[in-house]
Amino acid sequence: METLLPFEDSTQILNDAAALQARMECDGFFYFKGLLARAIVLDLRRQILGVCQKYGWLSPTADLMDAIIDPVAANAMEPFCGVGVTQAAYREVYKLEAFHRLAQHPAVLGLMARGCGETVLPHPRNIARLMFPTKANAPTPPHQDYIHIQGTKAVYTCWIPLGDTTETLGGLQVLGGTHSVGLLPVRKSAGAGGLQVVLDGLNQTWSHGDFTAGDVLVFHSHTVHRSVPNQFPDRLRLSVDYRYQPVSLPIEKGSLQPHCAVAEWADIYAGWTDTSLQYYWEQYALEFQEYDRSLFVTEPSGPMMGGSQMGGSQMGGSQMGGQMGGGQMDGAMGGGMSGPMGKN
Ligand SMILES: O=C(O)CCC(=O)C(=O)O
Repeated sequence: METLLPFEDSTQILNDAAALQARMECDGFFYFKGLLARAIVLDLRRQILGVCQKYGWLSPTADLMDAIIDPVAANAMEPFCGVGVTQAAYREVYKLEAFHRLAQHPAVLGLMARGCGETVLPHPRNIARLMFPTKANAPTPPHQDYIHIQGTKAVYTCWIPLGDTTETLGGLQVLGGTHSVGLLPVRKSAGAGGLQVVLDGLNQTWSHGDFTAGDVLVFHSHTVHRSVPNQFPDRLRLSVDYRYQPVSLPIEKGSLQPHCAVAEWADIYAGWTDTSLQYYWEQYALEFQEYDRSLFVTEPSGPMMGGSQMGGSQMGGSQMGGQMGGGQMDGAMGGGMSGPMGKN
C-alpha cells in the first residue's frame, strides 16, 4: 500500500555540512524550497520553450511561458531518449549555455560540496526533460539511478523543475530510505529509462509535494523516485536532472559524455561565452570504473507492468540506459552509505 508524506524543507540546514550529511544518510534525499532565484530558472525555461516554439509544438496563441502545447504537432513528434522531444530539438536545448550553467550555480555547487564533504564533480552529462503530455511520453517509472550511471553509488541527482510544477503537472516523488536497501530487481517499463524497480514488500511512503520555480530536490543514486502523471492534456512539464559526486570516487566514463550522444562537446560549446564551464573535468585525475553489465537482469513483467500495457517500448539495454543518463545499462552494488552522504 502507498502512503504520501509532504516534502520537508531542508533550508534550515543548508549551510550545515554535518546536518546535511546526516539527513542524506537517514532519508536518502533532501528538498530545498527556493534554493535558486526564480528568475534564473525562468530564464532557462524561456530559452527551452523558445526551441519548442520554433518546432511548432506550442500553441501560437498562448503566452510562451505557460507552455501550452499544440496537441496535433506535439503528438506527431517522435521523442528521443526519454527526454520528451526529438533529437534535433534536444540538440538545440543541449547547446544552450544556460542549461549547463545552471548545473554549476554556486548555490547548487556549495550545497553538493557540503554534502559530499570534499570537492564535488558535477557530471557534464546534464539532462533536460521536455515532457509533453503525449502518448509517447509515459511518466518516469519508479527506479534507482545507479543502474544507469554507475561509477560510484555516491552520485547525487539534483532535480530542478523549470517552472511552477504542481503534482497535477507531473512532478517527482521519492521513496525515502530506499538508498539503504541495495539495488532492487527491475522489470521493463514504459517511461524514461525503460526500467522500473520491483517494490514488493517495501514500505511505500512516498515523499511528495508541489514545486515552485527555484525549488531543488536532491537524492542518492539508490533512492527510488518516479514522476507522477501529468494530468493536464495541454501543458508541458519542464525539468532538468543534474548529477554530482565526490571527485575522489570512481566515475564511469559515459558520465563525461553528452547525454545520449546528442552531439559532440565541441559542437555543443560553440559560441559559449564562459569557457570555464567547458571540459572542466579534465583538471582532475579521475579514477574510472568500467560499466558493469553482468548484473543487469530484468524480471518478467507483472500485470500492468508490461511494455505493451503501458505503451512501453521493448528496447534493449543500451537504448534504455541512455535515457536516464547511463550510456549503457545495468550494474549493482550493495546498499548502505558510509562517510559524507555515502562515499562509495
Ligand atoms: O523528470 C523525470 O521524469 C525523471 C527524472 C529522473 O528520474 C532523475 O532525475 O533521475
